[in-house]
Amino acid sequence: MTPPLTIRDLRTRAVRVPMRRPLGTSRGVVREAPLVLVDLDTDQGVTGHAYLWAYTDNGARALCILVAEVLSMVRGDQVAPAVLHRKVSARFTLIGREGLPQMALSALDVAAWDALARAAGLPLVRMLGGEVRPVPAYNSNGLGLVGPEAAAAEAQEIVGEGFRAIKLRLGYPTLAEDLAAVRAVMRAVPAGTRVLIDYNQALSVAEALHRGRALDGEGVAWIEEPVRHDDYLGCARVAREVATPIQIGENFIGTHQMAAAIEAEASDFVMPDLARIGGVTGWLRAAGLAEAAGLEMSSHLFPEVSAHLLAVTPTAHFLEYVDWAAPILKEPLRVEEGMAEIPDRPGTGIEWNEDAVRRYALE
Ligand code: SMN
Ligand code: MG
Repeated sequence: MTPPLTIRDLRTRAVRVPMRRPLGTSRGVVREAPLVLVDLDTDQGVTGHAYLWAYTDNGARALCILVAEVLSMVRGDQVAPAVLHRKVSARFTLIGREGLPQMALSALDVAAWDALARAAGLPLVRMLGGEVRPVPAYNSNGLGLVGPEAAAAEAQEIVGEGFRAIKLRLGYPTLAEDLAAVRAVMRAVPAGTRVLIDYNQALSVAEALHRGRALDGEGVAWIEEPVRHDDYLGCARVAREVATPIQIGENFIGTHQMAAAIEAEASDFVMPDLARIGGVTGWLRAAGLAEAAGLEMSSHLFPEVSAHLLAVTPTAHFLEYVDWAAPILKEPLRVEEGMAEIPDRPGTGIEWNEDAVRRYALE
């Protein structure tokens, strides 16, 4: 039997990576991706990798400090994700787990699972009881609030790259502008292309009801975060009264928030974020909640790890594909004909491109 792995170090590096297509949301535009790369070194010589999407440069710096804090809690411990999860959660309780502490915990968890899978010589999906297989993905790069003509042209380009599902950001000042953007994109893409829309919490409940009903005739596949993400009753009202499925979940911090949202019938679909739900360990628990409630579950960001996880998620729906980490990866995730290909290598398949990491280092 192989002896347990033990934690020697948890190293972080912050980078700022240029984005091929900027993220343009109703809450602001992001043109470069600030990421924190995390390496978990073990005394046995195996290293596990994870990365975090830090939203801002100082978010990245703050996450590096919090990951160092996590290391002080777990140095010398076994690489046992469920045990580490409980320990770090407990230790973060007094400062409050919501926000960056939960992301630091998730990075530890993902890197720990990666190390275990590498040590076992198995792709993460097989370590979790699944098989290496393609996973349906939608494009989430670009398609910001750029106006109907530019959005239609970009949608055409993206579909030309092989996607059959795309996400368009909405939340223009008026419903008429939202409708114009949706209609222009729908006209520009082949029939059968699924178009998802994301408001990033831009609307009041009354406005979401108004715009949601108007969008019901347009054939969009889901309406994401129409209102404040933690207004579960407001979300539920919109979900009840709008026929198009309502999608939320990227802001669930841990499975307890997700359970509360499900209890409130806040949405028709769920899409946890790996770093906010609690890493691989959090995701597996979330998948159980979604299955029990009969809710389709998609992912948010981190497609390289989420592809493995969706392949073992009973109600798996769509992988959100973003290429934002691709420039610093040795072998970026491949998507062919709208299907993401889980790499058949030990662990998650994440390896850093060290030249690129140096080039994009955040000072
Ligand atoms: C989103 C929000 C924040 C960062 C990246 C992406 C967006 C999405 O809401 O769902 O892709
Ligand atoms: Mg979103």
